[in-house]
Amino acid sequence: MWTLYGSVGSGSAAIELALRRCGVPYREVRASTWEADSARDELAAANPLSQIPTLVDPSGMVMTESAAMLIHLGLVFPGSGLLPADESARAQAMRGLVYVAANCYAAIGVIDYPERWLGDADDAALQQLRQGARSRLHACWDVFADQFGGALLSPDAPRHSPAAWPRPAALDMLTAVVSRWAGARAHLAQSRPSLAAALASLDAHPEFLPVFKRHWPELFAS
Ligand SMILES: N[C@@H](CCC(=O)N[C@@H](CS)C(=O)NCC(=O)O)C(=O)O
Repeated sequence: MWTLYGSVGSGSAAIELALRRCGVPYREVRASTWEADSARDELAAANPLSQIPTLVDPSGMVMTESAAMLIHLGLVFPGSGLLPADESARAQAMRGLVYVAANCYAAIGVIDYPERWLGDADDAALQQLRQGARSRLHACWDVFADQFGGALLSPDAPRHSPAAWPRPAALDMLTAVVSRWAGARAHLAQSRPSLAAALASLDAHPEFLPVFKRHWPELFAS
């Protein structure tokens, strides 16, 4: 049994998608630094940064870092299709996963917790850092669109039956989740409409929709 520490609306959604794809039994433990009534002590014991997602495998091995988890699952379950079988395509998929984690996910941390970088700076300085990180995040998504957009599932994927959809891969999973935050989707709709369309199409994918409905019910109400 795998254990996934996570919470609604968080990056644990990407790992949930991957675990479901691998078809392995797992339990979810609701834990986050912002939920006082969650399993925060258990999470902190597993991950000194207390961040989610945190994944524990059946042997008790702890994994932090979403990109590493997705690559690990893709390698351990090669039939899952999380990583491309072709060597070059796999290398580019791993590059894309690390790109999203290092550039986009990391910027979200600055936007959410600017005081971790500026200490006891005043509100104006914190706000300035937040704004700068948001601009940088949006620029990083533009570069992602140009460098990796073509590797995502096509927006014109067939929709007539769930079985006819191609399977999204790990890069689709992390991108669809991390792009939900800090106005990235709205920015891309203006700057890189084809990536915005691909992401909207992924949201509707039969593997993604039930998970996203649970994590972001307000966005998938109808
Ligand atoms: N580098 C980590 C970042 C994880 C992360 O920032 N998770 C957020 C939730 S989406 C978190 O737990 N934030 C709470 C905190 O940092 O206190 C990864 O790629 O998984």
